Amino acid sequence: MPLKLVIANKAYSSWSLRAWILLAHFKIPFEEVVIPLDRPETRELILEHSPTGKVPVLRDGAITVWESLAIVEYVAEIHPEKAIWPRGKAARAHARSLASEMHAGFPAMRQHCPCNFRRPVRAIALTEAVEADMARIEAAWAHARENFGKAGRFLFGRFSAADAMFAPVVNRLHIYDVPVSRASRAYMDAVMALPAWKAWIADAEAEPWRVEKYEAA
Ligand SMILES: N[C@@H](CCC(=O)N[C@@H](CS)C(=O)NCC(=O)O)C(=O)O
Repeated sequence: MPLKLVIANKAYSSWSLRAWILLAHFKIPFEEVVIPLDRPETRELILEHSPTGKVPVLRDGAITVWESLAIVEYVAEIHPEKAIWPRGKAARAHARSLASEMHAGFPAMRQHCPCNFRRPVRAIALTEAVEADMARIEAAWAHARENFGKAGRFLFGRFSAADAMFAPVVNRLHIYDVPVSRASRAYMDAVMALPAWKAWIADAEAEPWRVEKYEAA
């Protein structure tokens, strides 16, 4: 039985992208169930799969895994042949730290700059708190690239779970036209050149649903 990944619609769902891009990039077969956000039936439909009423949620037979970071860990566990996390112990520890930091942090940026994978690039005014979140992210990316990323274009060289966790931030920095360092831009371009990224954007563009509150920023 293939894995089943339940996600929200691709135009807006930052958390869903993480699990989806990981499975898609590593060519792990999965069936996708898309539940559009903000409709009367959304919560009930998600609750059929997820105890929290949130997506993404991964179903592997009788096993249910929710929370994007837990899904990433589960996928790494069932596919040890794939370098989902970097192979080196120090790099892996660093990647897990960054993934946890991303999972739990940056509330100002999340709130002020919602993901929208169809939004044209246009700058908005940023608050100090948002700028501080973004500065920390750029510093974290630069540090990972300099210390662990020399063998490729991603945080730890080859694309890994850490990049999947930060993929929604790439969308945010891009669509809100945030001035970033050349190194950050090169990293963002690498993520945005991935076939899996392009497939997600194409699917988002093709969706019929539009939610005004996510279009407002
Ligand atoms: N911390 C959770 C967050 C999940 C989350 O907030 N998902 C949103 C979609 S992006 C959701 O399911 N929203 C359901 C709703 O608003 O009804 C994770 O990492 O998976």
